[in-house]
Amino acid sequence: MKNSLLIGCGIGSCMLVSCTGNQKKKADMVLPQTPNVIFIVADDLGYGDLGCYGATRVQTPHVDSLAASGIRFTDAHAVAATSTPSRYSLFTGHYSWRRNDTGIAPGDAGMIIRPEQTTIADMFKQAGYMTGAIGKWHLGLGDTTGSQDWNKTVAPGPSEIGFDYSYLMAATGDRVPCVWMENQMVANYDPDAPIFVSYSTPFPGEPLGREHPEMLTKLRPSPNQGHSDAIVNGISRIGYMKGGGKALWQDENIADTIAAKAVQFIRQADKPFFLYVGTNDVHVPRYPHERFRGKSGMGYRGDAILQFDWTVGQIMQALKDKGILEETLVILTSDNGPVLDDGYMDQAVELVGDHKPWGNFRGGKYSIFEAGTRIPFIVSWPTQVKPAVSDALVSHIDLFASMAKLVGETVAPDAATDSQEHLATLLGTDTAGREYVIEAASSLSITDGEWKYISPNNYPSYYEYTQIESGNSTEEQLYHLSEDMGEQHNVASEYTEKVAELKALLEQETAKGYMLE
Ligand code: NG6
Ligand code: CA
Repeated sequence: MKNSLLIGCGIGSCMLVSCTGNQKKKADMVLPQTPNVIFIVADDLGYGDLGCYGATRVQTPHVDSLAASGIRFTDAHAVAATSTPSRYSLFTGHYSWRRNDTGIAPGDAGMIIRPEQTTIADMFKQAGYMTGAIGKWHLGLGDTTGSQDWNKTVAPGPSEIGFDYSYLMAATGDRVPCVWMENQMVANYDPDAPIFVSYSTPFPGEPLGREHPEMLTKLRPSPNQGHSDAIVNGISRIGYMKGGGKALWQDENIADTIAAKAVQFIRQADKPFFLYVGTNDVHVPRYPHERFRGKSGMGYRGDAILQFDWTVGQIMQALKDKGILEETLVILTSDNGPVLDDGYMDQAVELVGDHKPWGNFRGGKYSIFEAGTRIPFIVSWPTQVKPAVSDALVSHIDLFASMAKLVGETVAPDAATDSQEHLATLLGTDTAGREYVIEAASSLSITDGEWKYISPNNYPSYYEYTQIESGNSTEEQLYHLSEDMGEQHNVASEYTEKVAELKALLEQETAKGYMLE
């Protein structure tokens, strides 16, 4: 493994710098080829939820200082407006909508990324990195749905797709099993309380949220939004579960656990590492630690943002303490856009006031409008990245190929087939970005940064329970994003050529495979 890569004209490509004028000096810079790389992926954190993206009612000093020392992107996109397809694409560099089995996964889903598929973790491992995955997974574990024995090692799992170490929640905070999986075995396993999970049949004698509201001491589900099955830790969930005993997580400690495991991984790393940290914040059920509960004035959702910021602070402090901050590339982002009521009565709607989780965009989580996938995206690497705000069009889909370029790996022809290499844009030596970005919710959209086309479909235009405008319409939609970022004026009938152009680009892509559920 090489230790450094000389970036410059005549050595490899002139990828990171141009060869002209005052760029000449930079052309001789020596770029370490093996920085540590950390992806911090928040859950359901909106474009407008952070101070550095304009939030004023909630303070996020740790994230803001990361942004101030790095590049804050204003036009960055997750591939999809929900977690499973978004994370699938981030890890594989393959569009989730090319498959029909990448929708929101239940807690007993089998592995969606199969061991044969090359992931970004495989790529880092190939480059000699130590790799870890901590926090939210939501990509399935085990061979097939429902076949897991949660009392044994569950395989395949992260170790079969390139992760040396994992400490994960199988799916989401609101889905059983409510236990941590450490290297694919239940952490703190309690032999007196064997674990059984079902997504179809309740276990006799196990109380359910819908029958025992008096047992819901921490959070109650919103009416008609499910989340009323197994009760764990005073909160009812989606799915049935029996057992767990002392292995069951306490929701108020989830962020502490994730931060502690991330810090431990960083401390113990004895070679360059790639660490994925998926926080549970700010997904439901939101029940932050008492250090944060009641502190934002916006209810538990705001408190969870404070807790997310604290988590980021813990990770950055661990890097400082170890003296490796300078040689660590941190990418902070979110899996999809924001939602207020996503199934629990936590007063997110009542207390949001003038805070705008979606920034100035329309829609939110689940939506094909911008707020569904336009997410915070910050890149920090103190020795290599100069502070900037970048309006370049970037997407999670390109992290695979771009990170491969960074560490000097070639991407095999059958791997990450949708991922483009945009390292220079990500490191701020270029502002070109992508020519276009494809976003997925119930349908697909395509944007070149200036214009956005949304393909027609028959799904509802409004999601009542979450109170989100989905962006679905039976009509073709075209928005002039550069002048109408709020997607208020559908100008498809006025700019038919633009519609045809973007549609053709989209069709070129879907022709290579399209199986959106
Ligand atoms: C939805 C859940 C929602 C959340 C989401 C997944 C209902 C009514 N709603 O189906 O609460 O869990 O799935 O969110 O069940 S994600 O961010 O992990 O994709
Ligand atoms: Ca999410």
